[in-house]
Amino acid sequence: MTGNALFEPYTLGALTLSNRIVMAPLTRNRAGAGFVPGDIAAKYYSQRATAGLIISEGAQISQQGQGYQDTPGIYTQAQIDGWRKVTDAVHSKGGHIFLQLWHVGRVSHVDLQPNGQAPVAPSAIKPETKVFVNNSFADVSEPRALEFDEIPGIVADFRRAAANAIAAGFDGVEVHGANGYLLEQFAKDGSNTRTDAYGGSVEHRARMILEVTAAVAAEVGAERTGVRISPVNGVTSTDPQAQFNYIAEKLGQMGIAYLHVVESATGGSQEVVPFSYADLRAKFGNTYIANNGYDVERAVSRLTQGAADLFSFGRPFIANPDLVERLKTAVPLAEVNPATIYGGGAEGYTDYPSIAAVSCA
Ligand code: 8OZ
Repeated sequence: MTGNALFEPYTLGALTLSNRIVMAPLTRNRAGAGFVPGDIAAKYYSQRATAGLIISEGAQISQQGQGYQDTPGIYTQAQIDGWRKVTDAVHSKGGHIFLQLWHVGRVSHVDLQPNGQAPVAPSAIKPETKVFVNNSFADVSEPRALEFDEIPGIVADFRRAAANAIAAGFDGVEVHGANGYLLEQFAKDGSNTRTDAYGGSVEHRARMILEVTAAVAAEVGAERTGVRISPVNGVTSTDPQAQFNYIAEKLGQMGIAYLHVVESATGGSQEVVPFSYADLRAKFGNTYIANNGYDVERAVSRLTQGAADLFSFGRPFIANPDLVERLKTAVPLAEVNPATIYGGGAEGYTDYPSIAAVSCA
């Protein structure tokens, strides 16, 4: 596999990525008190710095934006200081890292919300899903619909969080518009029954993600702004192609750095749901990051076809800190221990060895 374009540099805005392999955002629930990423997070990310680009785990933009215990935030000075150790550690190894900006919307629990309030959503529709809170899985709490005049405050929270990310030394930010969280809840009609300017038509349901992205791009620069979407994952939608073609086209017009697409359903077959990612890519027109169950053969084949520019890998990066080297040299991948993905300490986080360590043992 050596010598193919997957392992050659790629220009993303002002950055030169050393290869086309991206570490996808991965929630690991190991933040410390005050939802501050600890020294252990700096070690974890720096171990993975040979990725062309790292996208951090989701960081909530506010307390209201949190849906799981021990996820890190990006809204306090202590959190900025914690993340600074992460970015310094990654940069000192020659890597690049974006922060993922996250608001969970209705996927939360009153015990995580300010003053035990209801989680917020476009509409008061409770999803059939669970969150990890109080050290176990619990049904999400009944959400309440956001008032029209609350929406600018959330856009402002995203904008401030983006500024905080740059203050913490990140190379850019990714707006989390995927996997059933707030911005996707607005975009899809399975979770949005509003009758104001934020609900109804394709254009109205796109308004929230577009306003948030425009605010973030105005704050940190379009070339340092990416967006992640999952047209057929997360919330159900009756018109995903029309909805996300429209969003992709508008995001393309903003000149943002990349569109990061969860293709098909997470963990599911790539073929089940009909959707044209080629259309989406054409509408967007800039760097397209493909995600979901890729292996090196599929990535090479899609790259050769011109179907994507970069490829993100999630779970394989958990147990393979040197994933790029392993893919390049066709070394078998280590398996993830599912018991240590979410929460805990160093075990299953920073103790997966690189090949060099394995071969010296
Ligand atoms: C797994 C567990 C908790 C959160 C996502 C942020 O799916 C997540 C997530 C994944 O985007």
